[in-house]
Amino acid sequence: MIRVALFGYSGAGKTTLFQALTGKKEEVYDPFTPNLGIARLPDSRLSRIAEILKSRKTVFPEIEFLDWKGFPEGQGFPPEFFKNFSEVELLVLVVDNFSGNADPEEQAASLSLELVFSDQEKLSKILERRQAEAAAGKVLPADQALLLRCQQLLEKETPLSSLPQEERRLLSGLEFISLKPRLVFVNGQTRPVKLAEPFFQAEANSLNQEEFFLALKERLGLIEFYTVKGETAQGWLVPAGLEAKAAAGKIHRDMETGFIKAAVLPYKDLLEIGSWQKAKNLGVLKFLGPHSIFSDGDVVEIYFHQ
Ligand SMILES: Nc1nc2c(ncn2[C@@H]2O[C@H](COP(=O)(O)OP(=O)(O)OP(=O)(O)O)[C@@H](O)[C@H]2O)c(=O)[nH]1
Ligand SMILES: [Mg+2]
Repeated sequence: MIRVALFGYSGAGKTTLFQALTGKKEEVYDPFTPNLGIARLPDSRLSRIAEILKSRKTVFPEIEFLDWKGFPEGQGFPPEFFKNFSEVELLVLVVDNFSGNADPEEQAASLSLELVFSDQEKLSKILERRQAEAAAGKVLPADQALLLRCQQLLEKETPLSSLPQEERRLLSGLEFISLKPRLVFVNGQTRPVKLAEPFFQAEANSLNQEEFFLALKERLGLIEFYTVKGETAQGWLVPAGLEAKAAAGKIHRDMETGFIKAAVLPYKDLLEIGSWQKAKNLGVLKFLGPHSIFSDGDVVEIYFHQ
């Protein structure tokens, strides 16, 4: 399951957002142990599909959210806090724009800096270790030049997420946290906000969850496709550009190993036609091979050897 961390200073509204998304009411007061909660993602497209096809059961995709007690803005986060982020796919930087006592742009900038400083520390340890190894006659790994470039970026207070994709991929084993995709959640409407990075503005306590989910999906580079099998209509999140065969593997391993082809219809066409069988009879289904790619909103039937 996709994991998303909420990161922000104390009082910015992380727990309020967490509770709105997951429905989980209890709070955790230890800044080093996350409170985990699963959000079922509302999706009106899927609800419509289930309604038209009279599915008894609708299964929405889920994302796991992690919430921690934050540190006060003036104090900042201790280095060991950032271990918290090692296994998450996306950081949501929550900033206060509801209380009137905070500058949300300044908060976003200083949260970003906290990530940069943490990576700087991590990188200088790696470089020191390598220097010692080089002095002992060891040949340095091939990514040394890239690490030196990272050092320059971080010195300019630039997150490593600004690197081109290929270089980000090369760095992915080193767990730099400024490398992770992120979305700023501007909590509230007190002032108009302008940020250089992607942000989503809403009140945490009266959130349109579907809109927020769309923003998350975009930041994570995911698409959603649908299956309607027997009584169940279900939505599946997969990375955009994933091959059909691998996408089928998210449903079931057998579908990947035995993959033959996929029948595909955009959900809008299915809603218009009203039934999968009718669409089949009309000859409007598109058949895709293992290396083709699903589009966001495709309704899919997988043919596979059992
Ligand atoms: N009016 C309004 N109040 C909010 C909003 N979001 C949070 N609050 C209030 O602000 C206070 C702090 O919110 P929390 O969600 O607990 O903040 P937090 O980021 O979890 O804070 P820590 O756990 O201390 O790190 C609570 O009293 C919330 O009810 C909002 O969008 N609008
Ligand atoms: Mg909290």
